[in-house]
Amino acid sequence: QKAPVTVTVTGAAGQIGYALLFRIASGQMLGADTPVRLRLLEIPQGVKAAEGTAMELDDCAFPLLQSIDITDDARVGFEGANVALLVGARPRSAGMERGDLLEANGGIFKPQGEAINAVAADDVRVLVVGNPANTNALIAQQHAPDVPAERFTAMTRLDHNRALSQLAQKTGTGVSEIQGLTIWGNHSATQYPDVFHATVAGKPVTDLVDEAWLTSTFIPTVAKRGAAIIEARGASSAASAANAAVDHVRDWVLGTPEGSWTSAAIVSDGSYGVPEGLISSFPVTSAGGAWEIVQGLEVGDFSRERIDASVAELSEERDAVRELGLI
Ligand code: NAX
Repeated sequence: QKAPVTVTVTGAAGQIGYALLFRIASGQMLGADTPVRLRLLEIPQGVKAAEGTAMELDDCAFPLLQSIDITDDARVGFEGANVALLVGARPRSAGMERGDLLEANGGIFKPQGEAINAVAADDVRVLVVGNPANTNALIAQQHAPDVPAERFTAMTRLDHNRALSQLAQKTGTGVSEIQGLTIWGNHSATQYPDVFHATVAGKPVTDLVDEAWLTSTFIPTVAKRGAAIIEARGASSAASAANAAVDHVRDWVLGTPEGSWTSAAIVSDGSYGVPEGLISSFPVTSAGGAWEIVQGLEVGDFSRERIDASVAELSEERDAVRELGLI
């Protein structure tokens, strides 16, 4: 067995937390040879429900689960964290403007970034799930100056998986036949699912689908899938979001399979014209515990326009949180 890994989950009492913790504790995220120590961070009102979830985790008798600590204090919650999953966030309530939303979340992600900076393990890897995920990740990252910036990421893996599934259904294949799909930009309605480098069973996707399907069906279906789930289920995506978080961290820590890439929002190094420092989704591979942006992909006009629009939204969000003094 390997050394135990400390995993902090915020928003542990929420619906994603409930779908996520059992997967982590069972070994599906870090591997069947890696013991896990869970630290659950909630707000005071969420602590009792988190204790209930911890009772159920106990009752699973997971051989890999070494301990569970529950707290409403970020300095305790992130103590020694090797992996931090920032799921808890402030949702948009009726009548809330975007500025109010960014400000409310700044109140969460600034102190959490500071706490990660102060008490997390040196190798801490952070995945922000709570929305607006990219900008929340940016806020946390900016308040953790001692942590390498590339350790802060935001989740677009659910969008990636949604795109895989839509494309598999359209082409009558399995998701494992599809390679080379990318989500670019923000985890929001402006995200751009790009199939121009994708293949299905080795055939270019562009030979199999037409542009009308891309613009009128595929792109909007992927971008609006969250709303469609709420409409159908009466609640937002939870198990699929938890699954995507497991996929993201597993690939980050254990590496992406040879010859394939996935999507993750990581700190831009200026690649593909995305301003340096923004946390934007890219085509990425992972090796040795570090993400790398897939380089050299040709970006045509169709893609350029859409990547630029989503990246512009990220720049606006960054400017807005700057004006609010959050970064
Ligand atoms: P829930 O409302 O069920 O749970 C959120 C939990 O976070 C609650 O238990 C709450 O008490 C806790 N919380 C709030 N502030 C906290 C803080 N400062 N510290 C610790 N815990 C805190 O939401 P859920 O459905 O679990 O969704 C969580 C977040 O994921 C939301 O922001 C949601 O928008 C976002 N999502 C992101 C996705 C992505 O692909 N990036 C997809 C799924 C999901 O919509």
